[in-house]
Amino acid sequence: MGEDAPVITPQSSQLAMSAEVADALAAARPVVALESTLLSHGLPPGRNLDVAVRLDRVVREQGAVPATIAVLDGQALVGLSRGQLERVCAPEAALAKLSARDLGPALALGGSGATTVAATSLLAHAAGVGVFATGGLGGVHLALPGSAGTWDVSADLGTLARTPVLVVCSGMKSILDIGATLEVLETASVPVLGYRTDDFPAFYLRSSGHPVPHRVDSPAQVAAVVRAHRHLAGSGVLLANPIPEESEMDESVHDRLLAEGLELVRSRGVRGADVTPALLEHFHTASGGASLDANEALVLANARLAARVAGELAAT
Ligand code: PSU
Ligand code: MN
Repeated sequence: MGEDAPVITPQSSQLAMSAEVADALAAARPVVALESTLLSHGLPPGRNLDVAVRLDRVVREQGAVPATIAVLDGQALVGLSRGQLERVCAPEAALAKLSARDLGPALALGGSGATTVAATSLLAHAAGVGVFATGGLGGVHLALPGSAGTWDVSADLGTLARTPVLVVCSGMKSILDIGATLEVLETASVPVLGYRTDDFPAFYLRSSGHPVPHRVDSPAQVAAVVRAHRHLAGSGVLLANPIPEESEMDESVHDRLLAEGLELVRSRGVRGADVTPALLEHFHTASGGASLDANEALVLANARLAARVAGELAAT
């Protein structure tokens, strides 16, 4: 497996699966990985635990087992207990945001943190979970006004290029350069599928103005693509599921919040991994919570779809 080998394996003492997840995997029943950064850094305390509980329920309703992933006290956990979920969601925990490169240090040094799409994908794959639901993918950041570009390209993209997981998301936020992100995914040979859409979605909005390379219309079609791709390549697959129509944000409100948020980040000199949480917080406070409702609706829809696809993959 060379450089693509997972950091840790299910046999490692640094990875602990819940008994429920381990049993489901052993019996080849469907499992859906869920990330923890969207809870700890993407949603405010209080709301985040509600969403975590609803995500868990939605996955179970479709007959799959949810496996939320985080690192606590130097151990990668795949499938969190209620108490562990509460810890991830607690404001006083102030968990670190762990991307792929932070996993080794966190595991070796006894650290704790919430895992991004990149880190969650690596750990899901290490545990043998092939389907993962989230809200938004990281991507290529827009050059902030007055800057020549930041080289801020999420490790989510490089990890997806090397890790055979299906990531179900609602595209990425328009706080990113969506066109550039799609180009990077093409270079990385990651198939990008639009679920019942020809337009690549932009998180709060159903369309980013960029076409999707391939449209799929059923969980069975998604599963067929994943299987065919896995025979050929070790990269991941991205399934873009637009936010449900009734939850889409008003476009003019969205555009105003985005302009304000980018200006705020620029004027405060926010950098690197702190940019996304700072912009999200602006959206949530300045929209009076409307962006939170949208965020919750799309994540739940993605978890539901991921569970259905996991069911199709397990059935064949
Ligand atoms: N996009 C969102 N909400 C989030 C994130 C992205 O709408 O919470 C999180 C995800 O965990 C994603 C990470 O993997 O941010 C990307 O961060 P960065 O750009 O620092 O790689
Ligand atoms: Mn970044």
